[in-house]
Parts: sequence; C-alpha cells; structure tokens
Amino acid sequence: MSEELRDGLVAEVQAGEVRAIAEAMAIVDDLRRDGFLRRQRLAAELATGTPSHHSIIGLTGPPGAGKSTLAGALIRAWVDAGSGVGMVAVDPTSQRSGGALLGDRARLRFGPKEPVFMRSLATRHRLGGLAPATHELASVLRAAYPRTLVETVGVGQSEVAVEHVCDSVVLVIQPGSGDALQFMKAGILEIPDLFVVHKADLGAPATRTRNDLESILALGPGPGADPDWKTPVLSVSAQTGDGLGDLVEALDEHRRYLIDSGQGERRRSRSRIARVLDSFQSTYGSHGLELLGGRDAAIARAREIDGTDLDVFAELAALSGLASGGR
Ligand SMILES: Nc1nc2c(ncn2[C@@H]2O[C@H](COP(=O)(O)OP(=O)(O)O)[C@@H](O)[C@H]2O)c(=O)[nH]1
Ligand SMILES: [Mg+2]
Repeated sequence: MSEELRDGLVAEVQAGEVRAIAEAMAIVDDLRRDGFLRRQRLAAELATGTPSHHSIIGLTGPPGAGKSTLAGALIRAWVDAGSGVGMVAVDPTSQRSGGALLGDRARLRFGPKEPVFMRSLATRHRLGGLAPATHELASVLRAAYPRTLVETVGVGQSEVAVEHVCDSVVLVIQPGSGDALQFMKAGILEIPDLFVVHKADLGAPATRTRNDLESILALGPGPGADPDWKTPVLSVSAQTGDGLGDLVEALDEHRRYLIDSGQGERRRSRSRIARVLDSFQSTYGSHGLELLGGRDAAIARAREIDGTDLDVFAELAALSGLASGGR
C-alpha cells in the first residue's frame, strides 16, 4: 500500500498545485523503511520530468547576515517577473520553542494566491547541517517551480553539504564581521558560486568587507574551484533593493553557464554520488564502506552506476546490493 504513488501526483506537482506539492513532500519526509520504494519512485519520476533549467539556489551564511530578508526580496522579484518560487528554510535551532523560524521573515510577505511554496525544516545540527531530506524536498519544489531557494546556516560544516544540494551556492556575508577571513582559513571560499556582501546600505563597513574579500580572492581560486566561472562579488541591500537586480542577473548567468558548459550535469552527478555515499554510510556505517572496499572504491562503484536516469535511491539500493554480496 505504502508503495503506491497516486496517479497524477507528479503531473500536479509539475503544474504547481499546492496540495500535490504538500502531498509529495509528505512522501519524501516519510523516512520509515516501508516508505522507501514509494520515495524512490517519486524521486525517479520527478527527476525525469523536471526541466534541466529549473535550479536550486542555496543562500548560505552566518545567522543574522540577512539571508531570510534577502530570500524574501529575491522571491518578490521573481514572482513579479512571472515566475513561481519554492523555498526550503533549514532552521538549525530546532529545540527552540518560541519565536519565529528563520524563514518567517521571507514567508510573511506573500499572499496565499501567489506561486510561492515555503517549507521550514528543523535540523538537529546546531552548526547548520542540512537535514537528510533537504535535497528531496527541494527536488519536489524544483519540479514545480523554475527556482527553489534553500536557506541554510554555514558552509563546510554541514552533514549534507549545501553544494551537493544546490546548483548555485550564494554565500551571504555580514559587513564588518571578519567572515571573509574565517571562510578563507576554513578553506571554503571555493564553494560559493557567488558572494553577496549584504546590507550595503550600512556604508563603510560593507565597503571594507567587500575590499577584504576581493583582496583574498585576488590570491587566486582554490584547487577545487571551477576554473571557467569567475565568482562574482556583489554588494546588495535587501532593505533598499540596491544590487538586487544584479544578483538576479548573476544567478541567471550562472544558470546559463551551468547549462552551456555541461558543468551543471557534471555537478549534479557528483552531488548524487556524494549523497548516495552519505546515505549509504549513515545506513551501513563504516563497516558497509569496508564491504565495498573502502571509501575510494565505493566512490568508484557509485560513479559506475550513476546516470541521469538513475536517482539517489536506485543508486543506494544498487550499492546496498553490492555490500550484501549481490543479494
Ligand atoms: N541594514 C540592513 N539590515 C538588514 C538587511 N537585510 C536584513 N537586515 C537585518 O538583519 C537582521 C537579520 O536578518 P535575517 O534575514 O533574519 O538574517 P538571517 O539570519 O541570515 O536569515 C534583521 O534584523 C534584518 O532586519 C539589509 O539589507 N540592510
Ligand atoms: Mg534566516
């Protein structure tokens, strides 16, 4: 029973029907073992039916940098231009009983008739790791809307890395915070595809932070950076709207770059492999990895069976079969 997928569900999600989106999210949220096949089917159907230009955009950065406010401004711009938007806001303070979720600042601005679907997600990891279902929830929204935002705290400290969930990663930096230097020390400056020095309306501190960041970036891209994409640094104020149009344009440009260079598909493939290994390891532990011949061998195996027609679940099942001796 729990393996069945309702006829028409995927088509309704693709048409942006809110009830169908909520239904599909409930399916991918159901982490019980007997829901596995149904999740797998849904993921596969969504994967094949989603236009490749539909993209998932990560807004990441420290608490208070203004990510939710910026998300609200971006969504408003996209909706006004006639495009629907999905959003997953990952709340790292799931224990908190009172107060607003992080995404609420963005949520408050939209009426029930507008093509916007927002979902808050709690995570146990206080440093802002993404919850395991983040990618699947975002994939449901990606099937429905040209753009899906994922708001999350931090980069490089996540359990499920933001760059494995998103096509484009925007690092939102708080002026005067010394964030840029810390990101450099942590070796994560090569992860973002765009830098936003936010709250440009603050004036001097924002300019200083931008200069600091640019001089760090002038040292050259890190070894993991994409050689053909020059990561832009943008000054934006969600409050005044300054620079917002530039950000919208830069995101479009990055999306075009991913499609035209083929880099987008390569990234999605790498991300699938990373997510498959993450879920494999969390299911079977390091012993499971040993059964596959260690981490490198597991990556090689995952690469062999990866393909655009496969989804993470099918690949996980295939790896599990290998680990249990082909049963
Ligand atoms: N000066 C200024 N403050 C902003 C701007 N955007 C957001 N803020 C403020 O920054 C604080 C944190 O915003 P929020 O969106 O919740 O940050 P988040 O934790 O990164 O999601 C709030 O007090 C906002 O009003 C901006 O463009 N300029
Ligand atoms: Mg927030």
